[in-house]
Amino acid sequence: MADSERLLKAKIPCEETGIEIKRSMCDICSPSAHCGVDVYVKDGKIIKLEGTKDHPVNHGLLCAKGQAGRQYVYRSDRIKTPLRRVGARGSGDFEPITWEEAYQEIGKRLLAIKSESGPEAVAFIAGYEKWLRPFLRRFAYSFGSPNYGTESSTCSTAAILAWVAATGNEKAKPDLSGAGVYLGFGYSGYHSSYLYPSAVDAARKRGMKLIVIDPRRTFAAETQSDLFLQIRPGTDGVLAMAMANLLIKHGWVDHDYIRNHVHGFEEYAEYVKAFDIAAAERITGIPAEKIEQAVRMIRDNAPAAIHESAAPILHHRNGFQNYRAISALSALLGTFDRPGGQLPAELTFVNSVSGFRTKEDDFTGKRPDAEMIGQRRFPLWAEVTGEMQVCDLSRQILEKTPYPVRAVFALGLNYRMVNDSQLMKRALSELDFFVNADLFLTDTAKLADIVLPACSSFERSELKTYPKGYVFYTKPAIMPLYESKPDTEILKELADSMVLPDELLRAGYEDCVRYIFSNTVVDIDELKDSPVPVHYPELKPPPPGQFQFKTPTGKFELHATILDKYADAGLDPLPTYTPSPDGADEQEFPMLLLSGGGRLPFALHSRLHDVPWLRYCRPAPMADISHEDAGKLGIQSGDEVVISSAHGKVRVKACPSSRIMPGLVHLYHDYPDADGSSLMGPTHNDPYSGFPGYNSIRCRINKDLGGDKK
Ligand SMILES: Nc1nc2c(c(=O)[nH]1)N[C@H]1C(S)=C(S)[C@@H](COP(=O)(O)OP(=O)(O)OC[C@H]3O[C@@H](n4cnc5c(=O)[nH]c(N)nc54)[C@H](O)[C@@H]3O)O[C@H]1N2
Ligand SMILES: Nc1nc2c(c(=O)[nH]1)N[C@H]1C(S)=C(S)[C@@H](COP(=O)(O)OP(=O)(O)OC[C@H]3O[C@@H](n4cnc5c(=O)[nH]c(N)nc54)[C@H](O)[C@@H]3O)O[C@H]1N2
Ligand SMILES: [Mo]
Repeated sequence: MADSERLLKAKIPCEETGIEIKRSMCDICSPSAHCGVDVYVKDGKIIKLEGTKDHPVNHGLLCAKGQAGRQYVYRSDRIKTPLRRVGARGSGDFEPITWEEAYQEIGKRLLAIKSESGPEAVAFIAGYEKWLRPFLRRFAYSFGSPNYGTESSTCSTAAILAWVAATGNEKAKPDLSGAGVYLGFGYSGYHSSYLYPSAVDAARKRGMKLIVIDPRRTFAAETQSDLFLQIRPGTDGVLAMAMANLLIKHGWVDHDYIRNHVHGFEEYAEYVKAFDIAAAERITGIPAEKIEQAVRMIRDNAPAAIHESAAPILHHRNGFQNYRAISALSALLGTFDRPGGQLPAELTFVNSVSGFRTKEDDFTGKRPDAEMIGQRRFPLWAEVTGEMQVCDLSRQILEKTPYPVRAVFALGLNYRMVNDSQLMKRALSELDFFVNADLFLTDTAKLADIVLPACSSFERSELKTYPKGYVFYTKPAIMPLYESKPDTEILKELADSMVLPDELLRAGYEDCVRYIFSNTVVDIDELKDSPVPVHYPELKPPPPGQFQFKTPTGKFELHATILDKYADAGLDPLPTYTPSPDGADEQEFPMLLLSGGGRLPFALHSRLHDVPWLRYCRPAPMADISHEDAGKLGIQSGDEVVISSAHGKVRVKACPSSRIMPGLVHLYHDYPDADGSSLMGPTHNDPYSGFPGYNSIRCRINKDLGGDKK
């Protein structure tokens, strides 16, 4: 083999091979990660990806999902041009049109609906992508609609609601650097956030104890925990209240802190008396002595920090209240705003918590004064977020109350994201006009009237903030594939075409971010010149101990004043416990389904199921069940089984496992052929947050004998 061929085969970047390394970012998973990536490019094509060594977040690492980024970008179902639907909704029959035609048609239809039915008849929705959100929100408000909503109607924001109820502030982060014990409610970082376990390990090396609380015996439970509490899903509030009860009974709480900074202590102390360890054992499944052991571990290893869960604790019909009961421990132990406890934080930019504030809220502007979708059903959600609750969209489209919603303009919407996904599919199909922008021609895109091709993070420029004062402005590593465009450019050009009265939005992405960061030391020109994130050491949060509670009482509210006015809506100011599963018959549906809770390291919602390297790791949708249940039901590994709920059924393969608690089934979500979200009814939501109860669905599982034999 000639030298040049060998160099090419080894993908060596040099003049001879014509291979260049471009610096970019993987945006496949949550905004807390978004690892730096070295993109090897030859002739305008990505030929290899590697983690960037001098990136402050991943330091050269890249997970399985990121490694498969090349196959993601080049998926064969990438949308090549704007499309207009010519066949029935869902048929996938489209004709290619030009961008100009697409903008003209979208503008005409949206403005017509606005003049006939009011601007609120158009809803603007973002899926999992975060980077485009302030721009879409501003677009919605410039158009005149209050109905801006996102995937965060199902993720993470219920925790914001809980922290606002308790402290008036939107976030609080565990301080791993000083914690003596870490309460890992739903902590399973190896699969959902691969960089986090090493931070936990570093803390463990200096003596921090780890309690893992999970229905599944995860790798983290097995290899990192000092104590593992295997809990029934959706009962974490009870465990937290039993802990509170014991701490109070033994006087192991911080009385000074409570006196000075906590509101509602007496009332809460009275309430948690009902949750002694025997009651807690009955409800949570955790042996009483283990709960006592955990409480002694908390006493002996102060301060305690609490794992911040965006999903599994919140994905229950009682998720908000369970989350509050867990965070109440930081008030009782006096660890809120103290080193080694929970440190108040705020959102910096596009859902990243980076320790400083930008003008993002100011940029997105004032919401038009009209009722939002979901506001009546989920009033707390509406008050705190100022966003529509996407989980109420299908109901409102179909029932037309309190007013009709006739059009949806979406960037990356996936109808399987919400409970009762089939209802969402039906509702989107009944719209007068539906636009969806995506990289891929998904089942949701197939329902749209106009489909727009968006591009990936490797094909665009994007500003990103990280913790500890790092700010990154990426450059495209390759040109956008086919005719695709960055979402923000789509919004700018559509705003131009519609002559939206919004000069800044129409000035484009860069001018907008210059405005958003104009209150900070961030120098956009410096960022644009740098291939890696720039460090601004002055961008850091205030030290612990300075926080002023923004609640009406000026304290950490165990009795949340914000909830007092919602008593008629059945919302309780104390973090009270109600069971999460729906009312389905327990005899008929004796098991509980976790639909998604417990991420797979090689899947991310809907977007990676069609990526060959990743799909190869688990080719078929699988139901993990315990060996005990498998034995009882005569099910063996690889058998076809049916999971049924009161609302539907899916066929999958069985995967008996020693990791899962008897009585539970685990199925990862978003498989078109086995959609866990279709197993929940239209009201399987938390009344406080609107979040679907993905992880407490009553079900049964049967061997598939051709029909669904009981
Ligand atoms: N590989 C991968 N990574 C991801 C994602 C992905 O899809 N794939 N999704 C990203 C997103 S959007 C999110 S929100 C995060 C979520 O990330 P995490 O918050 O870590 O959530 P999960 O991994 O779903 O669940 C963590 C653990 O909680 C357990 N669990 C489930 N229900 C309960 C419960 O009721 N109580 C307790 N104590 N534990 C419970 C599960 O068994 C699991 O082991 O992950 C992000 N990272
Ligand atoms: N059953 C069940 N359902 C769940 C969950 C669960 O645990 N179980 N988890 C919930 C949680 S925590 C979350 S965060 C949500 C995830 O919510 P989803 O929004 O469903 O997440 P994805 O499927 O990753 O992304 C949605 C779409 O965005 C497209 N996309 C990717 N990048 C871009 C881009 O740059 N621009 C545009 N326009 N589109 C893009 C993808 O191709 C995909 O079709 O799902 C929720 N739904
Ligand atoms: Mo999420």
